[in-house]
Amino acid sequence: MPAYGTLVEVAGQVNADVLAQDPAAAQALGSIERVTAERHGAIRVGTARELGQVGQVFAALGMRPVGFYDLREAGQPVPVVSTAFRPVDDDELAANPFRVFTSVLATDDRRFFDADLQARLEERLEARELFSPLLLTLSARAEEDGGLAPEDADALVRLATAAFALSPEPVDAAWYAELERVSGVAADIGGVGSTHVNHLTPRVLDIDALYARMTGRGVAMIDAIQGPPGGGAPVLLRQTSFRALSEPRAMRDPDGSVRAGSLRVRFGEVEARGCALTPAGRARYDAWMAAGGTPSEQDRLWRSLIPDDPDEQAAAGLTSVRWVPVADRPRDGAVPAADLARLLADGWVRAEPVVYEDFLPASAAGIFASNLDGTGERDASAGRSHRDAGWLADALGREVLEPADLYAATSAASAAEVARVLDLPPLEQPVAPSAPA
Ligand code: OOG
Ligand code: NI
Repeated sequence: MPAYGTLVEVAGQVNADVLAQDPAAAQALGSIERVTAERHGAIRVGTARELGQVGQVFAALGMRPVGFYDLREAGQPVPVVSTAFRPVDDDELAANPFRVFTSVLATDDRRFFDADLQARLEERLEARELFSPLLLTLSARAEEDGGLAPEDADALVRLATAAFALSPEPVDAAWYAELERVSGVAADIGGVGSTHVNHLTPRVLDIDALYARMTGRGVAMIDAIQGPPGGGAPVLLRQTSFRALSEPRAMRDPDGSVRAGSLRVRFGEVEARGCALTPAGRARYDAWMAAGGTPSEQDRLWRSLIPDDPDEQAAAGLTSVRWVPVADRPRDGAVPAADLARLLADGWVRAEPVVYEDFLPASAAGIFASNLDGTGERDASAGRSHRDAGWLADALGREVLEPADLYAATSAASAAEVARVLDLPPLEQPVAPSAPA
């Protein structure tokens, strides 16, 4: 991927600097080993059938679909809906911090595709094969048996890697251009015969420093860092990217001749992860996103909604944390209160942040949009086609997990452990109103 080496090198330097300053603080949201290894990629497919096959391949690797993102509803609409495949258990996330943001084209959405274009697009998508029968068979067996014999595992990795690589096949130039008039994303998905990993994102501990250093190295980044502002204890996800650079790609013209051309389809992105928010905290983030305003107004509003201090965030019920009993707290005859915020204030427990492992729809749409030359033609008056988490689960033939449920389960289990250790009745999580008092 263009400039990927520079990005990984600069991310490594930034992480080393942050670690040297304060090793404990730097690793509050994951060990430096996890953060250094951590990546997310993204792929795009055309149909429910293809999405189901992707689900099978990732299931072989213990990666489950989490979340439903409708990017057609974003400020910069893109004709896809998405999920993310990732490990779910804490120990698996620590061992394999790898995710793939996966989007599927909404070919029946009339705002983007008229009936004639939809029919021609779907015919091409139905005729192509992204994943070989052998890859799908091996994947199903790996999922069922919890593993494969070494030579089969090697074959699975080889076939899967090839299936996600950028193809050297010549592109039908006229068809690609026709789709591109509707949407660059539609062309990227339906204008070629295969899918490909379009970016691979390292994780960084200080994204503002990374942005400045990449700019200093002459890489033109997008205008802004997506997500919440920096400053306080990090929450959710902050991301930034640089535009796809053009890469050589053979083009087939209508007369059948093949010529050298180029496409810009692979780009660079980097992310900083913070603490997951509770539903009340997330409602505040969404309200903040909707509010707009100048940068300083936005900053002021943010600080009024989400306090900078991590313990204040947790005690207010805004962040999802793991409650951990403080082992060496002297009892001094004191009796711990059956209330998590009080236990935190009185030093009976610590609140460890739970890493936000998912994505943000508006940020994702912004990342998509930053790599498109134009927004494409859209008929805003036409009807949208139906898509929701249930549609996604049907297409996958698998349960789609809800991020908020996973974070809530982690917090609840830790609270139960606190109650057990301190010999207290069941403890409720602090609950915040969705707007500040
Ligand atoms: C995916 C863009 C979204 C993210 O990190 O939010 C994304 C794509 O361009 O296919 O990767
Ligand atoms: Ni990404």
